[in-house]
Amino acid sequence: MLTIYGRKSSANVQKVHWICLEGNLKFKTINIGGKYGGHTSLEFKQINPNSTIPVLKDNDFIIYESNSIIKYISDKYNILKSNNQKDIALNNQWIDWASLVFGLQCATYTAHNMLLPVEQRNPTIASETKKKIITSFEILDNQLNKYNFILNDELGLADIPIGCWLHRCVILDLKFSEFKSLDRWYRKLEENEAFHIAVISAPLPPN
Ligand SMILES: N[C@@H](CCC(=O)N[C@@H](CS)C(=O)NCC(=O)O)C(=O)O
Repeated sequence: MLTIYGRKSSANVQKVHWICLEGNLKFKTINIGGKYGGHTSLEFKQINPNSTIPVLKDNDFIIYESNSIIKYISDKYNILKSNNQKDIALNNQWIDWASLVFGLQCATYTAHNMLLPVEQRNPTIASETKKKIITSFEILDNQLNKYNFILNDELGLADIPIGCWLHRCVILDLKFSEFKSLDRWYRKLEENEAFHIAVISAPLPPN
């Protein structure tokens, strides 16, 4: 039995929901973090000392860090799995980029537009971050000029984290329709049932 700890509005949690749904895996969700709290409790720290969500429990196996979790699920359950060494490396490259560049920008923008108390929001940080997000849109658009999906013409592991963060941009009204290939890709993801359930239909942060 798979248990996913974390509120459904977290982009990092949505990655895990999406890959499970993509592979028709059954899972249980425990709401932690955001308005639910619980992530700093001693009990939760026993499964993740960092107090972050998501955490996956697969019977007696426990793992945290969303990117490691989706790679584990992909490998173990053979979902969007590649056996080509270069494809695996490039998927990893984009998954890292999705967290360390694009995701970081989106999370910062979310904080300064939605999550922080109004008096703590910094408009300068928000507008500087918006510029960086536009640069990320350009990078993605150039990549998606070449293929229908991030790595090639099929949905792959790297599409998951990037798709989750791009939907966050939609929520935050960061428009990308001028980036035609990126926009086409997002419209394609909208047709994906797992993306719909895990990401589009998810509640807004901090719910
Ligand atoms: N690198 C970690 C980052 C995890 C992270 O920052 N999670 C956020 C939510 S996206 C969190 O735990 N926030 C506390 C909360 O939701 O209350 C991962 O990818 O799993």
